[in-house]
Formats: sequence, structure tokens, C-alpha cells
Amino acid sequence: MDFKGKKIIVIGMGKTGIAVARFFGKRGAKVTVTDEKLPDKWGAEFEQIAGEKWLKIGEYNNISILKGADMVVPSPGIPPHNNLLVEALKKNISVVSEIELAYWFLKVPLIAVTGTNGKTTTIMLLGEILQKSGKKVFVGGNIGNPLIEYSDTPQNDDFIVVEISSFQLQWIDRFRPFIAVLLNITSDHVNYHGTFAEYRHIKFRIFNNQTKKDFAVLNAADDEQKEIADSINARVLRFSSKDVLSEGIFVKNGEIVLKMPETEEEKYSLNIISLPGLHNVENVMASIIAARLCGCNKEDIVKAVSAFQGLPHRIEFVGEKNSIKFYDDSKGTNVGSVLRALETFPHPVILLLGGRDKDGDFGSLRPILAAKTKKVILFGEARELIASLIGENITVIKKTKLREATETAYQDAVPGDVVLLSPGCASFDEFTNYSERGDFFKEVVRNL
Ligand code: UMA
Ligand code: ADP
Repeated sequence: MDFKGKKIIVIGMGKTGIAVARFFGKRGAKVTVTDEKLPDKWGAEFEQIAGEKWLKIGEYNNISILKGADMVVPSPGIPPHNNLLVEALKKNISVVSEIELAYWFLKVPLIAVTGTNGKTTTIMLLGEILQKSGKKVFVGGNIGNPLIEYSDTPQNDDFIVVEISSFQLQWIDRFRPFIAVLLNITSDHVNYHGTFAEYRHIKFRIFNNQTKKDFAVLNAADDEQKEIADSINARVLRFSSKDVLSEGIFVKNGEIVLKMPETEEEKYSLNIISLPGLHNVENVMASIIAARLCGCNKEDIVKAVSAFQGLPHRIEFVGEKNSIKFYDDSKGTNVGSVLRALETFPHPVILLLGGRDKDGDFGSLRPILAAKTKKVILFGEARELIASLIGENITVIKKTKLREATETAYQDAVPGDVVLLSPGCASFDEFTNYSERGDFFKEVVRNL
């Protein structure tokens, strides 16, 4: 594909936008970049390309920058109702996401994992399994190393494993993974996509371009996925933590069972998994089935799963004070992840919930909050809103900031209690991101 002399507009100058601009600059395109923030806030990485002849800075949301444009590439966080995107579509200018662009240049078989929750855990585990099996693998995507950067490397891996968000799937055209995994769909990012139905619809796009030669891995226990299997061209394989399946991977009598027509039944003990909760069993099952499709054997899979200790800020055990246990689930930024985190604990917990709302359906948490919490400490910008949504039968305390919320939880707890930060919200009201929030929580706990 020849981009020489083409006029490209890149919206958003974060990690993705800068990588995209650099990609086009290398190929002789004329690149106009724009961002709602002023250029002095675009960071050190932008400084490296700022003086290039091929680069121009365009005024944000000024549709005249689209004049003569051949293509627009929005960063993941640019919502579809953005002025420039709406106008570009009206003018029939091609709008593509970074993963679509990267896909055009990929030479290595691609495994893509999407879903509301569990993507990072699953891609990291799958990456570990592939490596343990002696395969060369690139693990990346929506976790800080955009796929577009990979397309300019020698591409000498056996597999690419990428995390794909709904934002990235919004603007795909030909993007076609040979294995596509959809872990689960629960409400999230409604403030971006407009409705839950639209968010769900966009997630299904991961299967759009697959053919009979490809594989689609679905969660049989996820009600939101029930109706789509018929419209998928790829061979559908399912995992389930609830029911025994006639084909696929499922849990039975304390074991994971892999049952495929072409191979003998295989069993994996649940004891090899050190991560908490049934949701992580789902992540493991999705990883195992994808790994088997890539030719990994059981022995290597067992080794890799046994060694995998999980990631920080995902129901991470922080420590114990006066026999009160603290867990950091700061990456639990939506209602679905809060639900799964609460399910993990056998007895009631003191839950820290709050931050910046993303139109979360907190009302749906009522039954689990009633069953699994002693007290809910609401904090941050969304505290009043969440209080109004979860109703009056839950014991609630409201605090402005996470520090006060954590200290209050400790004062109210008795030995044997669990204090869980699973905020169900974005962190941006008080922190730069979820990891800063999680690290802050750990620091406060250490100093209690
Ligand atoms: N911007 C605008 N207008 C807007 C919105 C944003 O100009 O309406 C600008 C911002 O000022 C900023 C730039 O766009 O300068 C950043 O945009 P971005 O966040 O879209 O892009 P990146 O910085 O490249 O980050 C993206 C992912 N961001 C999103 O999906 C929103 C990062 O995931 C990802 O780590 C990174 O690419 C590298 O792969 C973040 C995320 O929240 C952490 N992801 C969601 C999630 O995990 O739930 C999907
Ligand atoms: P993602 O990359 O999709 O955000 P992570 O692996 O980073 O997923 O986990 C994000 C949050 O979701 C954490 O709170 C984690 O405990 C929870 N989680 C992990 N796997 C699942 C799953 N399969 N279903 C529901 N929640 C999950």
C-alpha cells in the first residue's frame, strides 16, 4: 500500500496517535495531527516527531483540516460522535482504527482477545503458555504497545496475541484474527458507545471478517453471546464455567475438561490455577483452548498455568493488619468486574466503590451487594449517584476521597474481615489511571 503524498489526519496524540503519525511519516505521507489538549501537553514522545517536515498541527475540531484528506485515524478514546469523525464520514473519507491499519501490514498469525473483562489477564497467560511451548510470540495491543508499532519490526514471531478494545473495533474493515476470543460482555463504556446494545454490537465485530479456516472462541455461559454463534463464519468453540458441553472446554468435578472431536479428552486440575475466582478459571479455559489450537501440548500448558501469578490490581492481595485482609482490584472499573470480585470471597466484605462514573448500571449490583457486603464505602465523584442507584437496603458510608474511604473501612472492620477496593468506576476524578489508584490504595493500607 502506497501512502506517499497522501493526506492523513490523526486525532488524539497519546501513545496510539503518535505511533500512527510516525508510521505514516515513514511512508512519505503528509500527516496532520490534532488533540483537544494543546501540543505542549502531548509529551516527550511527541517531541521526537514535532519538528518533522511531514507533520502539521491542526486545530482541534476544525473541520477545515479535513480538506483534501485521504484518511482519518482516530485514537481509541475519540468517541464516534466526534465532530471530525462525523464530518469525515459525511465526506466519504475513509476512517480506520490503528489495529485495522496495522492488520494490513501483518505477516504473523494473529490471535485477538476482546471482552469487557479479563482481556489483559488472558493475553498475558496465553503469551506465557506459547512461550513455555517454545513459540516466539508478541503480546500487545491495548496494553501500551500498539499493534501498529509491531508492523514496522522484522515480524519474526510465530504468533501475535493482542488485546482489543471496543474502541478499536469501532473502525475496522478487514481486521481478521485467525483466533478471536470473546470472553464476556457486560455493561461498560456506555458513555462512549451511546447504548449497551451498540457496545455489544461493536464487540461482535471481532468475528466479522473470519472465514471457515478461522476459530471463534465464545463463552457459553454468557447470555449476551447466545444469539451470535449462527452469524459467525469461523468454527465456533466454547468455554463454560457453568455447564458441561458436548464439545469445547468446561468445568466438571473440580477439573477443567477439554473435549474436542479430533483429540482425546484432556483434563486439567483446577489446583494448577493460583488466581482467585471462577472468572479466572474462564480466562484460563479460553487461554488453554487457544493454546491447543496453536499446537501447544498439555504438559507445557500445565507448567505455564501453574507458574502464572496474575497481574497487579486484579484482586491482588495487599496485606493484613489486625487480621483484616486488604485486596486491590483497582482494575475493576465496571460493574461486571465488581460482581465477579465479590463472588470470589466466601464471606461478606467491606467494599470500596466509586471514582468517575461511566454510566455504570450500579442498580444491577443490588443482590450481590446485599449478599456479599457488610458495608459499602462510596467515594469520589460518583458517590451520590451510586448511592441513589443501589438503594436503601445496603449499608453505605460516603467519603470524598479514596484515602478517607480506606481509613474508614479499617476503623469499621473487625478481625476476620476483608476490605476490597473494587471501584466499578474510572479513576480519573482523583488519579491519572487505575494503576496510580491501586498503588495509592496499597500505600494507604501500608500506613494504616
Ligand atoms: N482525546 C481527544 N479527544 C477526545 C478524547 C481524547 O483529543 O475526545 C485525546 C486526549 O487528549 C489524549 C489522546 O486523545 O491526548 C489519548 O487518546 P487515547 O486514550 O484514545 O489513546 P492512547 O493514549 O493511545 O491510549 C490507548 C488506550 N486508550 C483507550 O482505549 C481510551 C489505552 O487504554 C492503551 O493502553 C493505549 O492506547 C496503548 O495501547 C486505556 C483504556 O482506558 C488505558 N482502555 C480501555 C479499558 O481498558 O477499559 C479500553
Ligand atoms: P481487561 O483487560 O479486560 O480490563 P483485566 O484482566 O485487566 O481485564 O481485568 C480487569 C478486571 O476484571 C479486574 O477487576 C479483574 O479482576 C476482572 N476480571 C478478570 N477476568 C474477568 C472475567 N473473565 N470476567 C469478569 N471479570 C474479570
